[in-house]
Amino acid sequence: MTRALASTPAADGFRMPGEFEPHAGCWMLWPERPDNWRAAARPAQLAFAQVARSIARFEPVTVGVSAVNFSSARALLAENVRLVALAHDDCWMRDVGPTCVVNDRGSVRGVDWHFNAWGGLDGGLYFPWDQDELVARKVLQIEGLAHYRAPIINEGGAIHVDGQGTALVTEECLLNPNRNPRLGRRAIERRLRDYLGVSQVIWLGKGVFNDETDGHIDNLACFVRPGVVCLTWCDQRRDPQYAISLDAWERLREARDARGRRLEVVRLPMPGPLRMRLREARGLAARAGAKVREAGERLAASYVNFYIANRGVLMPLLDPRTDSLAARRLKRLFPGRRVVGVPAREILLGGGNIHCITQQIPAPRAL
Ligand code: KQY
Repeated sequence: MTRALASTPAADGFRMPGEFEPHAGCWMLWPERPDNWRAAARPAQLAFAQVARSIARFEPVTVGVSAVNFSSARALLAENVRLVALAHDDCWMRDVGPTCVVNDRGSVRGVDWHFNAWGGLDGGLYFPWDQDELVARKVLQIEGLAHYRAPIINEGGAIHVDGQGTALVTEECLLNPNRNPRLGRRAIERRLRDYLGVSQVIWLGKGVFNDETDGHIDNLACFVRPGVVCLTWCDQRRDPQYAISLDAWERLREARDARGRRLEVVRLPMPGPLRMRLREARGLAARAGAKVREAGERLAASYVNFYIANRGVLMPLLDPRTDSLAARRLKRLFPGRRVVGVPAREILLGGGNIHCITQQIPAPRAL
């Protein structure tokens, strides 16, 4: 492995670009573990393959797979999707992959966060996670990008940025004692400033109800472009999501971004509520050291968990009662991009969605 750079992205003039800025490509991992993916992960693999194929219409896609599953993954993935052997514990590339930063001179570098499977031995989702911990550095090495090792436990799904100095995060996740018990709010903000190149951090409260990541921002709200945020919304006052979304709405309406602008906040309807079905739970092979999933559990379903590709947006299809309304809103929000829906219940059953299983590599700015 190459040695991490000794400075920080901010000190070197780098910043994390918004997801809506141009990409060089997208990375994913292959779902394999039978304790998280029902029916030996086959239905999830079909869904991941469809996500990969759809993104590949807009930008190059690489998927990392365990050596033992290389041939079966190759058979399911489209030919224009690059497949590389890459050991991993589960397949959440957003969280275990690198967060890339760019400068104005056309360079791209990667940030490698410390990862503890969303909480380590205090509510984390599986043990061990040593292979996941190596994924970001391996991706950066394959891409030929230098890396920083950030002194903080963090996940890519726990941060969104506008590329102009503003980060969006939740207290539920970043202040959770199971991530960085020795770091308070200000110390965490300092790390985000240093490693994302931001100057303003907007804190929302809780993430989507029952989100096992401890409330990742990428399931609740994201930047559509600088100054515009979309937020998962629930109209049912008796639903636990109602108060969470209302609180986020109020904080966003009060906030100013790094350039002093007020934010426009657009609501995306919440699907469901959706729950795990008996036959879905029965298809899992429970194993010690991994989260047990049960029939009837509320799923943290959200249309905000979409991926912005070059000229495209990949949105999860989750509920026929709300899919078309969400798609119409996204089309209005992204006029220059094609909105493509992918059936995503099988991804949701594993605890995340399309944004969580993807990680963009930004395109270097033209010199
Ligand atoms: O929200 C994400 N970025 C990842 C979801 C991970 C769920 C683990 N089962």
